[in-house]
Amino acid sequence: MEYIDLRSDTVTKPTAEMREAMANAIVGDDVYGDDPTVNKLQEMAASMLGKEAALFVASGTMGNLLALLVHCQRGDEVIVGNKSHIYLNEAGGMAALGGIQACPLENQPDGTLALDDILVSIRTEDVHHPITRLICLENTQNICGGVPLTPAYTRQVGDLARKNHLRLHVDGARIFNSAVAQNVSVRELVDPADSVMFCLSKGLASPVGSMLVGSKEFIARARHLRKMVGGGMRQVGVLAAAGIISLEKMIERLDDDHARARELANGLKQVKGLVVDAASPFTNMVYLNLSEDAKLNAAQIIEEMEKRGVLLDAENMRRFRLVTHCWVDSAGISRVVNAFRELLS
Ligand code: TLP
Repeated sequence: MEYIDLRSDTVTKPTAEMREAMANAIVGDDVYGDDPTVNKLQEMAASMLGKEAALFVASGTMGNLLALLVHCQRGDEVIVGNKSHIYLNEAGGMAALGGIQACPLENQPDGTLALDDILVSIRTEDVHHPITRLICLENTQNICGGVPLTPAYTRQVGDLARKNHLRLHVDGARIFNSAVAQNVSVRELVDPADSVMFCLSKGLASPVGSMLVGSKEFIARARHLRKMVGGGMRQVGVLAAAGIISLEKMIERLDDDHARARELANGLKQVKGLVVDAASPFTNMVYLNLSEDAKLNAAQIIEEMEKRGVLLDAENMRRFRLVTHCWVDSAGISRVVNAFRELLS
């Protein structure tokens, strides 16, 4: 059976063009800096984001970890959202591997951290206190609905950071979804950030890989730390070749994923037993709850939908996140809506 997989956009398989580019990639030993395909991808990423340099890393988690390790010393504190991937879903890497302490602030429903909350959480100089070193934003903010943060808000946080001698890192796993949804350039969106991580392996459909971007000095340090955590890869141009296609061919079409998400939300709003979040979707994620009178719980729905060829992931027993991507078309969306209707009516 051909499954419609809405668990995440991480499930995207490489396109035919990517597979061909991977097979034909010119490669070298990237630890020596000798892989021309990796070098090309890094130059492209840096120039698209308007930063000096970029580094190809194995995953978004690795990219975020390296950024934290470069910006912070052991015992330093990082201001992060309490619903951020860095805080919730990176296996405590900052604490375990960096000795870095999180200062979690409440993510507002629009994905932002309130500027006043940030200001009051910056530590004063005191022998008792850790040193606040970094602010992290997530754009799009996944758990708040895949909501994009605006250039204006990011600028405000950047200004606040600079005034207080802090650095700003953006977890931009889905930064291109954010830029496309707001019709702004990605450069403008990340201009206030000292460093940005973005993923090739999500909506951009590469099989593996993320990019870390920042100043030359920052990336040189990150390259050293990447080696330390075992991420110095060798003929990795075979993967970078797919990443180049992601940047050349897969960005503009993210609008289609957002349109599919709107179709999905509109369809599911008509299904009894489901309550789609009022503002959902902002980009490629539809968040919804089961209503009080729904006949099945999330685990039962996942099992039944799988029998109908639809793969789902639940946030908890009553809440789902459905993610659209390039392997889901309008016909697939209709199949999903019909399957839900059949199951819950
Ligand atoms: N997110 C995955 C899961 O880990 C939850 C998903 O399905 O959404 N930042 C953000 C905002 C992310 O959503 C993710 C992955 C990452 C970082 C980490 O990327 P990877 O999986 O490449 O380590």
